Amino acid sequence: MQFDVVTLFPELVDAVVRCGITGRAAERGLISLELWNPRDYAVDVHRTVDGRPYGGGPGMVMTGECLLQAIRAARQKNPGKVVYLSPQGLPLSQSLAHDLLIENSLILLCGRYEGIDERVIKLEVDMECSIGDYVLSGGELGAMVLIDVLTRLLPGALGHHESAAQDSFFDGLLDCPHYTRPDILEGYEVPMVLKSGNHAEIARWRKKQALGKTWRCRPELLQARQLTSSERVLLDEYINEFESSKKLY
Ligand code: 4FV
Repeated sequence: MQFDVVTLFPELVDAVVRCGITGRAAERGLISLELWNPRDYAVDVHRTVDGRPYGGGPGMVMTGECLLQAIRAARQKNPGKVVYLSPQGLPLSQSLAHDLLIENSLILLCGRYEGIDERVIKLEVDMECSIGDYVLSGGELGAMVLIDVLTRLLPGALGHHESAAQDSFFDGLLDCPHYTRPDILEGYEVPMVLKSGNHAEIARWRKKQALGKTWRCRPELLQARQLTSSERVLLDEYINEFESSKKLY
């Protein structure tokens, strides 16, 4: 998958392909990253890429000319959908990531300051995407999150011991708890079932914990998901144990 990122801070975004799973995917050629700095298209001696907002108000706005040139140069080299990272965008989710996976080339546009000139969005942006309802200093972290989420879904990106199937939200539920050595940590022992070697029981426990964790922490996800009859049984079991454990304290 090809990622072109239009950013005033290429050194920040470049970090995503220098470590971890995304770094390995880049080494393996599963992903490639090209960075385009709008400042390289600025013609004035100060290489200005921002301007005061028309209508007054705080802060600065990224000017259109340099951005349009950088976007069009990226499109010329690697045609692809232009995604602008902004709080006004579609909320990024695992399912939106799956939809974007069909694109084998994406141009990720990162704003800075108060944002970018609206005419750039009108002229060149195919979709806006938000990584969350908060305000960042720039779209770069959003672009890096998107690259990470998509890379994990690429065949071969995760080693055999890693699997996207284990990921939270893979099937609309939060993840189950995970344990590793030591067997006892500050008095807390690893649940016996996980040491039983009974894989059917282990899978049952993990699904039950995932359902329970989702019921406790993100109940709206359960509304959005049809539970199977066996999942209903597991969740009811969890809720009864949870309620009875509460009575103990
Ligand atoms: C953002 C978000 C975000 C807004 C103004 C950059 C900042 C500044 N991007 N999801 N939330 N962007 O806060 O993607 O230009």
